[in-house]
Amino acid sequence: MLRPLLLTALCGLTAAGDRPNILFIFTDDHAPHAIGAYGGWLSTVDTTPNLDQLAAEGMLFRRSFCTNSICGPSRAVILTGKHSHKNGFMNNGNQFDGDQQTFPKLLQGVGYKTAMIGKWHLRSDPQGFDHWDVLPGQGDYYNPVLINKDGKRQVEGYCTDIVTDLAIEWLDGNAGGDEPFLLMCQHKAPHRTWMPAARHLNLWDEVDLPEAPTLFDRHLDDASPARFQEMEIDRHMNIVYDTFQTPFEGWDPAAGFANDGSGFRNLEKMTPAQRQAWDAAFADENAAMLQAGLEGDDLVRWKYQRYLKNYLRCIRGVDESVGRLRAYLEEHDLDDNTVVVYSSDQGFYLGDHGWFDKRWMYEESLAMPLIVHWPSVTAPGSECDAMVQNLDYAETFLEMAGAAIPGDMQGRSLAPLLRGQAPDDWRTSIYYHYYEFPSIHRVARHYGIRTERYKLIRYYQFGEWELFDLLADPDELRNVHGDPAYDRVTAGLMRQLEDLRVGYDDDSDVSVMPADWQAEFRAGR
Ligand code: SGN
Ligand code: CA
Repeated sequence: MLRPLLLTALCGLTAAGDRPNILFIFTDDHAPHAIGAYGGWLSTVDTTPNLDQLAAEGMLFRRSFCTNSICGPSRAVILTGKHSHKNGFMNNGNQFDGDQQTFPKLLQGVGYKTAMIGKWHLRSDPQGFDHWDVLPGQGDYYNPVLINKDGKRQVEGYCTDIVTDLAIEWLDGNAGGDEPFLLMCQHKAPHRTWMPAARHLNLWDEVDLPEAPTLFDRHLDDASPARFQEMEIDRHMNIVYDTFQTPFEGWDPAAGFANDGSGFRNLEKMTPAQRQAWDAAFADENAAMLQAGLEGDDLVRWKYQRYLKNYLRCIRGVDESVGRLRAYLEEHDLDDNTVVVYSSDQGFYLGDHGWFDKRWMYEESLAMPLIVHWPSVTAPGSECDAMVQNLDYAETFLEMAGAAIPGDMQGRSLAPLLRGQAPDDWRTSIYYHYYEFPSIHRVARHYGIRTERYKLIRYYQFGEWELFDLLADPDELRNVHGDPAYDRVTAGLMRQLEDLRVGYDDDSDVSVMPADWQAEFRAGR
């Protein structure tokens, strides 16, 4: 064990044994309001007993946000502690430059054993890990392919369970030695197309879930992009593809235009037994729905119920995984020295504003869940209101490990907050920039600032602004940009937004596009 000792001497770290292990459990598209501990309009449903327990023992962050609400970019920000324009991964279509500085590499450098298991979604091979075993691309829910240094293989079973098994297998061979570990256990769930494990297919069959308060929002007050998007439960969610209605006469496979066909391919990949359980679970309800001949808002409500139930069923699988991993830590006396962090790449629309998917700077998709249990450090059941971002995770993990935080990282370690301190100079606003347009779901590019009370958004290609007063209008239903009562506030926010762009060194092109280009999108399809 020469390496950690040597480093300890060189860097003045505490002994290797004192440094905590880090278990980073990360999911895809898990909105905070689908976690019991966060409360909100879904909190009457018992969705996440194990995550609620984690929150009861650790700290829950109330104002936790991403910098760019989309999968690959969020992951790249986490690895590098840098905004998308700095780490180079702005859209899902990019390829992550794995040669750059990342926190796993830095932890490895100070003697941590590092592993990455599950959804990676950065296109290039993982670097900075002693061991990695990842899903190619989005990965499949059933019988997924996994890739590691030895090549590809298909594993029979349910993805969340398989990723958990592999994580536990790695812990078995690697945890508890002289070197601390970083294990990144990253699930596909609850990403579209929301496919639960067979054992969860009938959860909440007998109940109607509460309805999202803004399910029938028509976006009349918003800037134009909110009306030409393609992420509505009503117009863009395909009844067979997304909600597993049985194909019926008159069904249009192309309806919605907003899927990549992966869900259909995964159904084809099921074993006969898996497929039988799947079809049986939905058969009666599907038949009854067709019989009822639903239309309009009633049809939206039916799709909403099926969608949200399947989404929450996927989350139940994740929650069980959290329980299994924590039980393993306890059984192997690792729990006292392992920080457990739960987060997800961005939030999600659970019918809020009539939508599914993410991308926008509106609250539901800007928010990321963040729950941290740092034994003997976080106060049980504590909550933190400070504005934090995925930009801060790398710095936080480095400080936990006693490693130096490189000066070119753009976030700030959350360690003081986790210790219960409230630094006077903590940030009072966050910066956001989303780039993936035109692309699936048609969400226009935008950047913006969110302070405790306000949110100013610029859809630069379309030359439009939005301003929300979150105190008066927490659901963001009234765009007050242009309202004279808010002129002074707007001017102040514009200055602050410009300061953030300069401060983070974001000089990406934000020009307004020609009128005919704009008109084509505004017309919709
Ligand atoms: C897939 C989904 C989209 C989703 C993107 C990006 N379609 O294309 O709904 O927005 O991934 O998601 S699906 O037909 O595959 O379900 S992300 O989480 O990777 O950014
Ligand atoms: Ca995602």
